[in-house]
Amino acid sequence: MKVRKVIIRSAVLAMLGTATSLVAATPALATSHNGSCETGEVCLYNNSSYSGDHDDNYDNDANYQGNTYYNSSTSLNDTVSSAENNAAWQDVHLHSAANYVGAELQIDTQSGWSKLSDYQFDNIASSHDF
Ligand SMILES: [Ca+2]
Ligand SMILES: [Ca+2]
Ligand SMILES: [Ca+2]
Repeated sequence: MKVRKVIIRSAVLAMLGTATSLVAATPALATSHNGSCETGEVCLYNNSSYSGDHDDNYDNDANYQGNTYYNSSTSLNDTVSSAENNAAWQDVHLHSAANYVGAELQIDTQSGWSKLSDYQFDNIASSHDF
């Protein structure tokens, strides 16, 4: 499970009487399922070599069933053929069955497998966790 720490600074604005100084304090966070493989996300592709339909996810996903690739009607379940882990601090594990069980394939931080068929994992993944 990925642990996110969000530091909420108390705004000491009582004496300022304005909130304009808060604008620059918001950190940029990755957005899941927006078609862009951002920092902290695992990115899944329907074809090898990180091509074809793709999906990006910042969180764990216990069950691909019912999920589709970004801007596509193709199901994510049992179709992933390449995957990359764009998280700088945690490995991600693909699992052949839902709820993080079955066969498992690790993807190291900031690494990827361009051809899951090389690891008997083509069109098999049904869940992943960091
Ligand atoms: Ca994204
Ligand atoms: Ca595929
Ligand atoms: Ca499966």
